[in-house]
Amino acid sequence: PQAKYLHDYQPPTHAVENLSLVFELDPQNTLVTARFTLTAQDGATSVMLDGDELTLNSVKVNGQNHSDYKLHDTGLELFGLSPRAEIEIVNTISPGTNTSLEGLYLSDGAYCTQCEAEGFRKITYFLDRPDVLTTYQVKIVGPKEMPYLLSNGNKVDSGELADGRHYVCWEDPFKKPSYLFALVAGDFDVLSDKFETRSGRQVDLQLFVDKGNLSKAPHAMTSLKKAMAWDEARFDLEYDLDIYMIVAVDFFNMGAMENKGLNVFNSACVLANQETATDRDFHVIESIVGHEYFHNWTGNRVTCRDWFQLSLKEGLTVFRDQEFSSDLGSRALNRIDAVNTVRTHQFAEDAGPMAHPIRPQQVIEMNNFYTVTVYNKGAEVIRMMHTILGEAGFQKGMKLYFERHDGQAVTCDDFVAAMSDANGKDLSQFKRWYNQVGTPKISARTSYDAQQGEFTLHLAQSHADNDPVEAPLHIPVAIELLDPQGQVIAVPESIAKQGKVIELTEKQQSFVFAGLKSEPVIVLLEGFSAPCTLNYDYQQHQLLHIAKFASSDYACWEAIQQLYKAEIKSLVNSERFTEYQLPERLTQALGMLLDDLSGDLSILAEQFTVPGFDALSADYNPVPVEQLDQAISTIEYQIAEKLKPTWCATYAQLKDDGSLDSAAVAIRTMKNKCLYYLAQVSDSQIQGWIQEQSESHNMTLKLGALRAAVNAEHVLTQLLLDDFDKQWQSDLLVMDKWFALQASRRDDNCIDNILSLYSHPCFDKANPNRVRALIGAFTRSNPRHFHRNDGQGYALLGDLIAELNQVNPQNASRIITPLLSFKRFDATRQGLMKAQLEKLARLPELSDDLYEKIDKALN
Ligand code: BAL
Ligand code: ZN
Repeated sequence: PQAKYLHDYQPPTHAVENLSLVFELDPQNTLVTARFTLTAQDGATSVMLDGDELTLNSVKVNGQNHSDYKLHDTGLELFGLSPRAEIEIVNTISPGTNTSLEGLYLSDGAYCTQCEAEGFRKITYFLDRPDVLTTYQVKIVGPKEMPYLLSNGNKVDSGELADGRHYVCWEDPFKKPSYLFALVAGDFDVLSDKFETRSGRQVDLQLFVDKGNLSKAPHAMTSLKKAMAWDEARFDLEYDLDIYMIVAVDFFNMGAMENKGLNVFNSACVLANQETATDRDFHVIESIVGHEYFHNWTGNRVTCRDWFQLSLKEGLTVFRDQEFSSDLGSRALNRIDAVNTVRTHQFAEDAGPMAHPIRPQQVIEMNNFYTVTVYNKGAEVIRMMHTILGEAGFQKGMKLYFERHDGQAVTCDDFVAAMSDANGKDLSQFKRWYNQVGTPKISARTSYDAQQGEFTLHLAQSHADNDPVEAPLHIPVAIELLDPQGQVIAVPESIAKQGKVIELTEKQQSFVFAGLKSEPVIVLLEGFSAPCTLNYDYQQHQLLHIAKFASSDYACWEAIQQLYKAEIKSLVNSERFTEYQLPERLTQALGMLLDDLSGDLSILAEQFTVPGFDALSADYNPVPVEQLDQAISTIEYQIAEKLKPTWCATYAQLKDDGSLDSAAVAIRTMKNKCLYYLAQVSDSQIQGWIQEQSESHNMTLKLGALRAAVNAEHVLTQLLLDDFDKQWQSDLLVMDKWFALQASRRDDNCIDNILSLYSHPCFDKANPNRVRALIGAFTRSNPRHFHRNDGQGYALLGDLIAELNQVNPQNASRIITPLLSFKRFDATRQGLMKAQLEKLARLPELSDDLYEKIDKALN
């Protein structure tokens, strides 16, 4: 396979006008007729149209049969074209056998499409690239058993055909690239609603779900209306069509897809009621529905010039969905969530063989670059601009961006230029973030001159070893100074913007805070103001001071995380697991926190969440697998044991009203946290609580009880899991929670158990949700067994990837990630992981997706 390079970008040879598509649906033989006008941009007389797994039936140019063409593996090359040529191409495809879930495929009997990034070429021959924009007219002919025949834009015609089939025609007035095309055909239940935009446009909202699932659709609909209103209020952006449709399908590689006017969603990201979905699911659905809606402007109205610019739309839209969630809910909680994702997953990607800048420079398979780096670090880069420019400045930049680029396909440089020009702020140094690879480090040192009353902060930045960017980055470092009484000390504007944000632009810089009566405690990188690691020699008493007095919940949480981290580190070093006792000062501080239930209980629960294996392993090379796993368990056990009476008292007093209000959600979160710890120090009363809560009709509580039992290897575990299995086999999305629980079991039988679950009636390797639930959960949440030093965990994953290589290359490539970082483990594990990669490398028809990752890892 050949890599493509950003520096090789060439504009398209032709512009396309007026694409008309006719689909005559059939599972094995769908006939696609495409008509469009090609206009040569540079006198070209030939064109290379992308095509993949298509059967060509006929080609006409300017109304005449055309035989001057060549079929390649990757497409159709037409020769002898006039400067302006009317093209008609007829081809056939087989949606029923398309298991890649890319292009047009059947999902449980309904036709649907996924075209981003390069799936349109699996539908017809076309210039399948994001900088070729045109209008679409689509006619869908299908059987009457499929009453809904949907595509982008507005419905303009429909009717019956003599052969018993029917048809619907759609027109999308907005020019779009092929990746935003969508078609859906099937029979659904429909939830309908309306939204009136600020300027008075009446928009029909329609949510299509599998028959029988209507009661699980209202939350997604409410989320959509909230998103539409929020984008008007915060970003001054209104919806632009008369209809907005969302279809939920069961077989989908991603979470959802922002096709113009017709979003296609993974049903897991739509369907929810409190009996089947957790509070977390409700939150995720709201955020994803928002994300796809926000793409209508950031992605669809202004799109990417080429796929290297993916972060232009994804980083920005993740930033927007994070802000949506923060404005509607708790800013601190959403920040904690986002930071955990970056630290746990993005930092790991940065440290592994697939490390890439948020704007990659080279790509073999684009599907491999829908990554935490492009999305989440991309969002952090947007957030840093927001921090530097402030909300008003950022919105000025957005306004200019749309004024300049509405209807265009542009680059990340165009975005930064709009931000810079709208604010008169030079962001040329800031742009280095777009080429930078790996996680930058900030080292901080402080000194205090008691006589002068001066506190000096020395900051230094350094790059990861694999980073080609040598010059310093422009880094906003947010700070807070606390005096010994815990009061916030004002910082002059000359040092930090809004008394808070230092702009670090040199490799080393020092900042002097004068006029202090005593040495302050400094909060650094407050709110994770930049996606960097921080190296500062915090003492335990300083972290406890921050935890108690910092003005933001985020900073308190972060200080406690650092306290846990320090304990775990010393325990890993000493390996004195059996005699370990949580230090008295930390126990006291945690006890005081737990005694006070007057604040936000969701945040309190986060304070009692010990960092996980994946987040912590970044600090080690090689990763001390057993020690780290045992250290985390030991600390958790100590927190459970030392505070048992308080956990019991707290659990007993927490009652939620069963609603989805944030207060009720917070109570359930905290109840689950209590039970998580209590299950580790169970007695008959606690056993009763676990049993009782597991019978709840609220999925958050039910699952909380099961998780607590599974984690603690509680005697009730098997019984509870069996009951759950019996109760929920008819709901596969609920069974995914059960598969994930099974995957996280710690007992020695874990791997055999997972293998036997492959033949569970609800399991299906062709469904990405099932694979993610069982295998994704296993590799992410079960280091004890995934990293077993007999290699059985690695073999389990390797064997499944080999099976999925041909069935669904995207899914196979997604789950391989944990094997790629083999270099971070000891020699035995390295050998075992590498053996799996080498086995996969020898597969006779290795997909490009897997090839790219394995090649990078091994070479
Ligand atoms: N564009 C792919 C799905 C998403 O990020 O919304
Ligand atoms: Zn997106």
